[in-house]
Amino acid sequence: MTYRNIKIAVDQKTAVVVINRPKKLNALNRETIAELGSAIDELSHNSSIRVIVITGEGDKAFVAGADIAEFAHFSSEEGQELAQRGQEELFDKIEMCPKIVIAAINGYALGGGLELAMASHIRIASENALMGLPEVSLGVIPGYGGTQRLPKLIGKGRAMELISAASMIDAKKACDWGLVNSVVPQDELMDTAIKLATKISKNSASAISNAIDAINAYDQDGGFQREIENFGHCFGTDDFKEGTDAFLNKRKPNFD
Ligand code: DAK
Repeated sequence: MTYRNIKIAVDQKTAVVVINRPKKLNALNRETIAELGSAIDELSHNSSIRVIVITGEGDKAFVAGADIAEFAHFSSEEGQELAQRGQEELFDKIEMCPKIVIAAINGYALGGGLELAMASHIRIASENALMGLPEVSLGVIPGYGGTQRLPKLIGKGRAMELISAASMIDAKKACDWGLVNSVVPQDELMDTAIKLATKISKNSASAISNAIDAINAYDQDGGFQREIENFGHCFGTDDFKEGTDAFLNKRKPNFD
């Protein structure tokens, strides 16, 4: 498929998806959201891809939010419908993706941009990154999962403060608060993300997809039951036979 607003490059078993609207600080318009959703579908079904890295073009922004010019004239109904559709078509899809999705945050991650990073499984930020959910300064609230995912990551009190004050925090504070997993110099960001992706790619893809599913259920009723079922499921896979055989025969497993 050809895309206008994103670029996809493949590095061994890692797909790097670059949001490519640098003149608008990679703001998410509807077309970009739809293209990202299609790309996640496409890469989820591509068995040669094990990990997806999402980043923004240029050195200034990951994504500076939803495209304000586009939603400025929405009615209540349009806003609600688009929030629903956007959450299903992209943000939930990323969270439920059977392959690990890493957000490489290379600058501003605001509003819908931070929501995109929070829907991803792992976040790595460059030292110059600035993050926040400034929607209330525009008279709206976060609409792509921000009010739900932010408190899970940083706690309710900090989320209340960050959202209501429309503040931005830097990468160090985001790391101290658990919003990002690690912080690296900007020129090391992509190498760090690819190195982690390569490490993840060496493990069992089927076990990882079962782990993602179970971890996503950690705060739901039935989370422990999900783990039990997924654990049992792993025993029926070729990867389990390969992993245990490799260990017992003192060799490295091959999960290709
Ligand atoms: N939308 C559209 N254009 C944007 C943008 C955005 N979010 N952010 C930046 N740009 C554009 C600027 O308008 C400018 O375009 P030109 O004027 O050159 O054509 C260009 O990118 C460069 O930006 P600046 O000139 O402003 O660059 P600075 O370095 O001076 O400032 C900044 C960088 C990130 C501080 C500033 O650009 C800024 O404050 N940006 C807006 C941040 C923001 O408020 N983001 C939106 C958060 S609200 C919805 C669901 C969810 C949402 C909405 C609706 N529905 C389901 C309907 C979510 C909303 C949000 O994300």
